[in-house]
Amino acid sequence: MQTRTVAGLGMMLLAAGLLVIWYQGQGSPTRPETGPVHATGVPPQAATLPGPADVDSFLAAYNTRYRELWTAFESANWNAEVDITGANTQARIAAGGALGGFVGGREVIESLRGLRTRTDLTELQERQVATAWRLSAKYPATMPEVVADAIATAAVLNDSLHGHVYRLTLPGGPTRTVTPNEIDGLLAMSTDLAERKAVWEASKQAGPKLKQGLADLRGQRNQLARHMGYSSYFGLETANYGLSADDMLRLMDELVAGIMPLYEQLHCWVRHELAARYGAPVPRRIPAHWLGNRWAQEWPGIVADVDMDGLVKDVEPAWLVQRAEDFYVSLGFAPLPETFWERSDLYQLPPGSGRRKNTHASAWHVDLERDVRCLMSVQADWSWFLTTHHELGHVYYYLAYGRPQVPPILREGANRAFHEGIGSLIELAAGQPSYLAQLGLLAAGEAPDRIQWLLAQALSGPVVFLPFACGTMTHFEYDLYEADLPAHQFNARWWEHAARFQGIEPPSLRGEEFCDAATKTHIIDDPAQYYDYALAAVVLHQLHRYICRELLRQDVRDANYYGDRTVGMYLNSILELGATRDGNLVMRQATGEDLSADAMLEYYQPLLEWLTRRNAGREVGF
Ligand code: X8Z
Ligand code: ZN
Repeated sequence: MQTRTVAGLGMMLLAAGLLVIWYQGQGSPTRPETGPVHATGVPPQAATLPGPADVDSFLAAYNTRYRELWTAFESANWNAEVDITGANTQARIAAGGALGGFVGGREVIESLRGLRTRTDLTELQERQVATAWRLSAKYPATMPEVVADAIATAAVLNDSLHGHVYRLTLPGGPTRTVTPNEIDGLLAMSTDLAERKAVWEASKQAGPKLKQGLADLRGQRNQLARHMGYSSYFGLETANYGLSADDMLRLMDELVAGIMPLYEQLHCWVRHELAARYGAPVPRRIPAHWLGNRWAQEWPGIVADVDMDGLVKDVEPAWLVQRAEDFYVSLGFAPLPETFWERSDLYQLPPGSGRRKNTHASAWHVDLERDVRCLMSVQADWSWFLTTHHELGHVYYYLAYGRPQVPPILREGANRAFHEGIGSLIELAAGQPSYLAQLGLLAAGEAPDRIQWLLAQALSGPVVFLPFACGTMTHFEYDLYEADLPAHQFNARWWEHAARFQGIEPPSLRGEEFCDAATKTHIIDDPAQYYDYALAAVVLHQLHRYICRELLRQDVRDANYYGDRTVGMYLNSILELGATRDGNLVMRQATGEDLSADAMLEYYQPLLEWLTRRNAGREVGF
């Protein structure tokens, strides 16, 4: 392992040499992990492959079989996510069993074991062997019962979380069912603290029923990972970046340390603003129900002069998805395949619908070629405006590398952070004032105050997000897996991290009868990978700075990518590679730099100065 340090406005970020990333996890980066398992716990016999002596024949047959089984598995997963029923869950488990039985089968493992010792492989062959090996290590035929238990537990928890019917009782009102979108809407709008508390508490309802399952699943995942020689399941996932669990934690701590001077200023300014709004004393830590997001991972709706939801409140939800596609098309990407529109599930279910679906946004690459889909619950608000651009980033990534030159096993991002970063880069681009003015969402001549705009971006972007992603989420999952955190400490530990990293506290004591961490989608279905999003924020700011400086020659804080084919070609040159190249090299070739938080911190630098002046005389810190 090689360590490099890159200076970034006073922070040192453990960087590129460590980031040899191969996304090899089961499942796409954007949809919940369910993973393969056979219903009976016994993987089916793998189809016979050619021996490894002829490497190309072996890999060709492996890739063909892999793609067939993947497609069946993803189709079953899709059905299980858009229509949560017991039968669909069983079908997903069975399809997973077939795929897992193949990739983790003895025959495949033996062949790969031999190929790993060969020194005459080409780089492309080596990368396929390495990826297939890591995939096999996740579903070893030597522990079929534990694999089966882990995946069945995950599938059941997934359904239990996403199929949960939320019930809300506002003070003095009747009890009614509410959707996650309605919960978010109430948290965005209400100025009544008693009402906000009721809504926030309702949003945590699913936690208790998930707690025991999460403890079981942690045990199963750790058992598998440790059997394969990893320190824990957390260590198995961070190994995708060539990092140990402790390395990843250090990297996250360095990122948080870099953003903390700005975060503390923002936190101070926000608690004064909100205390005035709610007519309450200024708290040291911000009560979680004061904020417009269930996990305080973003704090929308605070800047009085910048009403982001207001910009899109009168449009049709379909218009948001069309704008997102149009943005990519303007850069030179092809319109989405017809099947995207036919097969995706894009909008909220109508009231009274008997169907239950996962309402968290995801993007799918069902056949590893052109069958791409999104699962969303789009409505006309700012968050969905951004999310549509984010999800289509995944979809355009899929389409770019879904080509014959990229073997199916390598149809992944340059690394997981790249996959998350591309759509988020386009989110950033679509949120730039000059593009919004071009769309007619910002009236001509009503240019927003630049600092107020930057403030709104910081509140819905990485400044607020990093303490959650690197701090609360990553530290909780590290404790959960690496330190075997006992179940009777889950809730206390979650809130300890929220207090330490985010300066947030619950509205009232949350005992161990709750399991608030488990209400966050990724804890259940995208485990031990949340740091991907933090790294994506770093990656996207590096790409954005390069695009603005070298291609557009525009201001990083007010650039308009729309219609620029050079930007599209530049992005496509990254996307079309899939995972055929080392992620660090891709970054270096794309930007001339190693991974560094410098560009992100530079973007927000003017805000730090403004906030410091505003907070003069106030006690900063929590
Ligand atoms: O889960 C997502 C995307 C799908 S990959 C909507 N995100 C994280 C979250 O919602 O917690 C995007 C930002 C962070
Ligand atoms: Zn994503």
